[in-house]
Amino acid sequence: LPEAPSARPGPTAPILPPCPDSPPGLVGRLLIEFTSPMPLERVQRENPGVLLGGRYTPPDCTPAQTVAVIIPFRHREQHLRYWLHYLHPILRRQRLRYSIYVINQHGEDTFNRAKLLNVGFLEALKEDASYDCFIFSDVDLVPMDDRNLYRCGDQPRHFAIAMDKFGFRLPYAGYFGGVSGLSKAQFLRINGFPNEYWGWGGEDDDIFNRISLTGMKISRPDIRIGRYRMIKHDRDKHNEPNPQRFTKIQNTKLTMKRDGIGSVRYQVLEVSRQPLFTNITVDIGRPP
Ligand code: UDH
Repeated sequence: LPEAPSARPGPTAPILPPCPDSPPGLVGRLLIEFTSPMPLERVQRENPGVLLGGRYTPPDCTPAQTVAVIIPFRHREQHLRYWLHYLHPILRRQRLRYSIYVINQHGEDTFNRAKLLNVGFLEALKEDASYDCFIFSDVDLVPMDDRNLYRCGDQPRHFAIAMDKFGFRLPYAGYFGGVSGLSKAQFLRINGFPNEYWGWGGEDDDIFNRISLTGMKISRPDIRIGRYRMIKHDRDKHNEPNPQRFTKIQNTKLTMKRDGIGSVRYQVLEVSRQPLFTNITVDIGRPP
């Protein structure tokens, strides 16, 4: 008796092999520069396989993880174009199933990077409960080597370990800034990120403390692979260095229980699915 057609996979539901641990199409060291202007239309043309909202799934294999890339954002349109131009092809070559979320802080009150990242975690999961890996990336950091795989592992991962502005070295042993990645379970274990660091600095050290205090260790790529170019920029308005940061990072052990993903308050003003990313504009309030 012939099998019922619905019982076997048709052309729309192929059974794909798992994606390889080491993706075969990587190129290694990349030439990254930010001199010629980067029109968004060009970036769209270069990335026809990316679906609305900045989603991508490899056509030829089944990835082990589903990755949400979260970018804290305000008034950096130029940087975002370069970021999308370089990162989409890299993430594709890495055979990731991923989406890009730009978390755009509404208004002109003091910037709050870590709170925006908390919002990104929750809003991504609201859209798709299957995310199990979260990569948090500044908009001005582009990896110089596609072997720096944007995946999560059994420990929190720090990716941006050798930035050009720090002479391609880790600035200090506990540095966890720029680009990092945590699985959903790791993120929840540290109660997410702090919401109370307004202005520049300290929030990344607080996150490092949370990770250490919960008994986890930072994993990092090889120093020759974790290289980054930062797009040069002046200090933003309304993101002045936070003078409270030095005392705050002394108190993570006390504050992390009450301040984190369990206590974040905000209001989403708009979700807009763009061709290469999902923009979420959010009111996160202002410092007390
Ligand atoms: N960000 C924005 N808009 C802002 C502030 C910050 O989008 O107004 C985001 C963006 O993703 C950025 C990240 O937050 O990459 C980190 O902020 P930052 O770039 O200001 O931090 P960084 O340490 O620079 O890279 C500090 C100021 C450098 C002044 C250098 C003068 N030569």
